[in-house]
Amino acid sequence: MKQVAIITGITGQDGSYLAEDLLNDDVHVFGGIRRSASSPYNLGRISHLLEHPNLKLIYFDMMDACSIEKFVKSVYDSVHDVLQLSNYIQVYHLAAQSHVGDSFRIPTVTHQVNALGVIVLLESLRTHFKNNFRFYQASTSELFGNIKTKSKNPKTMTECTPFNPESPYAIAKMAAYLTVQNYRKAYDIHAVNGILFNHESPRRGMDFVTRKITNYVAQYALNRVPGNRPLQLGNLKSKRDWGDAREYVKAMRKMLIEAQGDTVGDYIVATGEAYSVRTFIQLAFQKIGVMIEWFGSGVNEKGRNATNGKDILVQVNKELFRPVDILYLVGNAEKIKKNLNWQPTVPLNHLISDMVDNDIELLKKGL
Ligand code: NAP
Ligand code: G4F
Repeated sequence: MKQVAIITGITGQDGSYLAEDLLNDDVHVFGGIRRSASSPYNLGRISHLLEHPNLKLIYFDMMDACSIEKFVKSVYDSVHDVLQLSNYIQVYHLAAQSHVGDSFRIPTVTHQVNALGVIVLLESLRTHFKNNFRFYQASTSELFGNIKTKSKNPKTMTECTPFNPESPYAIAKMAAYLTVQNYRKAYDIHAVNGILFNHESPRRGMDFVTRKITNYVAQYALNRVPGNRPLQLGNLKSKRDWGDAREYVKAMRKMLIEAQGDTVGDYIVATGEAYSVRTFIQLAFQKIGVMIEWFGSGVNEKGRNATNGKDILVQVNKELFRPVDILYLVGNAEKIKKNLNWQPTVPLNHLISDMVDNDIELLKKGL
């Protein structure tokens, strides 16, 4: 056993791609999985990895401090004899209540999992591994919130831009961000925050706006929209910097493995380009040859198929607006490009095309 990694949140979008990459590179992976109320485990995204000899799944829950401690101890018991050779284990802490909108509905769960859980995890790691571990924290562009500027063309966000968290999700992630910085300074641990801007993929959760759109577009392309109902969406105006999750998990590894000395620190990972939800919708429908024509305004706005002039495809639903929404997020990834030689390559229209194709294939297979 040469390299060892822990991934919390291995069943999620990022965790599944990261596990694939690490296993391909002969790293032994311990993945934390949790039981959910409706089904035993959410293993769909990693079903193709379950038989891998270097993957071990361990049951835990970020809501339960005892289970976090047992999880870390069981990894320690399995690997402590090889630690002398590899010096440290890699810990990718990705588990989180990751839905910003939902965080307004379940604020205390969000804080428990995304903020307090990180402290418990770090303390358990220190207890067993001393400082023989490196820690990646899945931080987020949501920390920036709505930046205060009078400019009509707000600048891209850098590692020096002040934070202004504006949701229970962002507030919890802010606490975790500061905790990680504190452990780096206080205990000399290689603990870093990846400040990742939105990243998407065919494995994105269905309740995030991009996948919700591409899944609807796929249903429309196959003439399978239930009840021919329009796609219900909230705020169409907000702009996001959307990258490809498969590239972003490679940046996480660089922060843990390649960073050393002065380059150990917190990094923005982003494309540097922002598009509105409305533009995303248009690009996704363009992929299947449909142009969208908008009419109405505010909560009465709708999008219609301009080609046949009749199908109403998108409808704004005020229930889907957030109490506070972040209107503009775009990141400057110069620091990671310069220090760790990481840069994004996938243009948004390729990513969208990939997601729509994948959703069409899944529907054809009846999945
Ligand atoms: P995701 O698909 O929602 O995955 C979240 C993971 O966390 C899942 O494996 C989930 O398990 C697990 N989890 C949730 N609650 C848990 C709990 N109480 N105990 C144990 N595990 C729990 O999220 P993602 O898009 O891969 O994002 C990964 C991380 O990056 C998250 O921390 C997110 O906040 C952060 N982030 C994401 C983005 C983005 O654009 N994707 C950008 C910046 C930061 P189940 O499968 O059982 O639900
Ligand atoms: O897809 P979203 O839910 O992503 P959001 O809120 O930007 O959060 C994602 O990215 C963060 C990084 O910036 C991560 F930290 C976080 O874990 C997550 O991965 O919403 C994007 C935008 C928002 O402005 C939202 O109000 O789309 C708008 N939107 C409009 N209608 C919608 C909908 N969002 C969702 N989820 N569902 C809608 O129907």
